Amino acid sequence: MDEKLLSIDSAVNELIKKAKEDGVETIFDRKENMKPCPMGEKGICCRICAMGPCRITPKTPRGLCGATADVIVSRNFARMVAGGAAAHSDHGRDIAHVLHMTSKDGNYKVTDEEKLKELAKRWKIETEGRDIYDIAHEVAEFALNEFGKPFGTLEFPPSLPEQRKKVWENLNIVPRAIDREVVTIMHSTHVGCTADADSMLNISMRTAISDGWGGSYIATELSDILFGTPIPRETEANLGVLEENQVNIVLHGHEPSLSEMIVLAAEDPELIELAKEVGADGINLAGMCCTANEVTMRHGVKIAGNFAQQELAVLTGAVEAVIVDVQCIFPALASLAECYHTKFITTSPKARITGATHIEFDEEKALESAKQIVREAILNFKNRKKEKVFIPKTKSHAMVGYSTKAIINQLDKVVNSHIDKPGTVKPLADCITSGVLRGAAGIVGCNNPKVKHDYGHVEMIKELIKNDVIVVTTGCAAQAAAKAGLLSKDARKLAGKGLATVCELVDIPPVLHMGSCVDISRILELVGLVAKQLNVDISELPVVGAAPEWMSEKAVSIGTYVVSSGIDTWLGVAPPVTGGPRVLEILTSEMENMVGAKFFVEPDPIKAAHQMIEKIEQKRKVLEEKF
Ligand code: SF4
Ligand code: MSK
Repeated sequence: MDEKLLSIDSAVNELIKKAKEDGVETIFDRKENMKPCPMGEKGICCRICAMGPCRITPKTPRGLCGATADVIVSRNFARMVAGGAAAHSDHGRDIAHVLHMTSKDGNYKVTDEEKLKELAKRWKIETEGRDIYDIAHEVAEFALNEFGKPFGTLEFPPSLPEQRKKVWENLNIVPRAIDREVVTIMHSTHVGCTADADSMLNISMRTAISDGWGGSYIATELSDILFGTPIPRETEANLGVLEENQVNIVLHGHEPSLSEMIVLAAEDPELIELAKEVGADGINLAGMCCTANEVTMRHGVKIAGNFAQQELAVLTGAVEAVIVDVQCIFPALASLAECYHTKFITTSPKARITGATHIEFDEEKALESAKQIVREAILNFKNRKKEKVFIPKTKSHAMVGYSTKAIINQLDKVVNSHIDKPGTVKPLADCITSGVLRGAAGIVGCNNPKVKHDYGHVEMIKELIKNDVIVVTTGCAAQAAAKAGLLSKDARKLAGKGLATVCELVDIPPVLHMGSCVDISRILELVGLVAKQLNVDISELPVVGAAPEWMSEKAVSIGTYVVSSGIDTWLGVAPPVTGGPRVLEILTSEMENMVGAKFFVEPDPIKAAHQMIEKIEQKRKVLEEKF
């Protein structure tokens, strides 16, 4: 195994080497030995009932019940969407519960009152003369109702253009309640229900929309109300952010309700004193995966790395605790942590892992729980084995925290001399229509060992910015960009002339960090607002999306709602649908007639970037005729 072929990140390659020396295995070793099942890869294996599992082959073109390849593939795809939508939306629900828990003297408080009142007005909740916490509780109840209300349809945010809603109405894919859509997929995919690929994909779109414009959108908006709407701030990224002489705590997972409290706990003078008593200089927090995005956007907490680096953080031998909540956590961390002194601490009953230390995070006593967890980490410092410690030097400077509001404020600051509509996306829309920016791309998603680590993200982003396409990014893609220096303002030297000029004028990097995976709702908000500004549908904008290294069910839901929102989307890894010709035809062709966008699969990120640029130019031509 030549580690240089596995990642473009030198810190990763150094630690893969250390893994060999230490005699421990990582995902990179397991990938070598794993032969993916060719049936599973094509999506033509069905184990929905106990008459099977059935596999589609030339000799057995139907399952025992008569299900065709397309039926099986479409049901498997729909279940991936349901899994992803459930994960994101349940995250949103948890945040709504936390908002419901807020009080003046409690651990959780309202931070962005303005955003709370805006949302209350949108949902027709009285704000005049009311206590802010009464408003917060009613807003939380309204949000919670969106998950299971028995009648009506999803309450859409004002950023959704009317034209887009019409498209969905015509296709009958306007979501009802969020949970209801997930349940409908689970019901429709039960043995003996939907056996029609077209219908299955329509149901998938409706569920995915309930994630993007519902559950994820709620997660983002309520997190901002609770913990603050992000503003641009500086941070550093990669495993070099771990400190030799401090208690290193890696925060990994997704929901900010835990990580926000850990940030508070780590600032507690008593705990800092305790850290000094055990011989450390202090407490160093570092984020991983989407938790990293949440805490870096709001506090500048440094980023240890992305999805594929979680084991490597433990391998440094310098991490006292990896604290996780939900999603994207390798079960492998449990046995790996045993080879080092690291405590692997699970906190959520939704994600218990055999071999981990489980300290349940009690939101009713949030700070107390967080302090207990931090204390465990501090007390573990004495167990660190100096001879096992190796922290790579690599780290990069990055700007993070570009919420939609932050982007609008940034534009207002510089262009308000000739702006007739302050506080809007008009300057951004002007940059796009004038052609200074050719278009915009949202690059999101995970790492997947089928792609050289970070290569897909970084090469695609570089190619796009070189061609005057501004990039917005979330999730593990954002961390790949941060580590590669692409979130620094200096990266404008890699941008084309138009984008570089905008970056200089507006004082932004060419790649804007917009947050975690649920914060793709911020991207939807931004493109929706630009479309409304220009009075066009989202599908008419020169805007594209990509997930070059995706791996999770959440990514399948994201891709489906992004395409359903009218944004063409490029995948670097083929989804397990190639065994269903009709499914493939719908996803990569017919969706264009239905929702104005479709999926593209292109493993080469540079080729994909050029296809994206071509699409942007095609859309520009049509748009230019309109103006
Ligand atoms: Fe086989 Fe049909 Fe059962 Fe699937 S639902 S396992 S195809 S019999
Ligand atoms: S954390 S879903 S690996 S982006 Fe959101 Fe990263 Fe993908 Fe998890």
